[in-house]
Amino acid sequence: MEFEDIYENIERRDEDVYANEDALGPGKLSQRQTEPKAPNHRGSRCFVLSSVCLGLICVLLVVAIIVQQIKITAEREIKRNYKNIVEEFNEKINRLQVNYSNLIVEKDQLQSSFNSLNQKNLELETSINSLTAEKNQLQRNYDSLNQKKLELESKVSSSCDEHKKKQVCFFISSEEKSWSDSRQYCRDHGGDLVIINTEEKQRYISSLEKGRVWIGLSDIEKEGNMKWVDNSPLTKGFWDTNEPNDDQGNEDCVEVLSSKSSLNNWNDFPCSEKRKWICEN
Ligand SMILES: [Ca+2]
Ligand SMILES: [Ca+2]
Repeated sequence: MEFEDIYENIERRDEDVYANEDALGPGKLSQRQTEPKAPNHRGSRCFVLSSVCLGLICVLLVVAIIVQQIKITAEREIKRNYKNIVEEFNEKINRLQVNYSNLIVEKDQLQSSFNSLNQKNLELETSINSLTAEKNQLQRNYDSLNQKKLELESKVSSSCDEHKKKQVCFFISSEEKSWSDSRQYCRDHGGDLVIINTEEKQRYISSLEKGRVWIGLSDIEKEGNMKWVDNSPLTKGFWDTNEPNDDQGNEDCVEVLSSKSSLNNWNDFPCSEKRKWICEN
């Protein structure tokens, strides 16, 4: 439609030109009639067509250039994005590599610490075993020394004295038993509970022990009839004040209260009570 309009405009303009020439007069008419009309009209059309085609080509070129430019821009953008992604990926890879290296170092350190602790554990176990063996040995030594101590105490507690040109030994126990068990101990060791039949001996026995000890005197067989373990009767007693009192009718064995006056320290007491004792050999 546009090309047709253009041709019509051109033809119309040519007609206007001719009309103007007609208006100029016959001189001018002879000149127009002498010029060839058809070739000029075709050349103008070719020129217009060429111009239009050239314009179209230019437009197409511009469009092609724009499309190419857009394509290049898009490719650059894609490349830039790709480059950024690759750089970011590489950066993450590097960080992971660093973290992995750090973890390897930490793992080696932990392994080293574990080995060290394991070694210390073994050393401690060895020390514990050694100390346990040493403790057991010390316990055995202690038991042995304690046994020796008891034996030495027994020897120390034994005291011998010249009595009527006869050496008499006294044993003072470190443990406590009933009167009957105490007497049995003395008899098992070749003696008996001590018999005190002189003031001198009373003083001596009182000086040996400051506690409460059984002596070989009782009225077990007959209440009120005090007799020594050798069945000899009591001739002289060294009783505490108000003793013997046979308290509650249950006091038949005699103890020495060494903390009291050396000549007034006997007391009758229940035979089942436990006291230290003095043997005489
Ligand atoms: Ca009595
Ligand atoms: Ca009494």
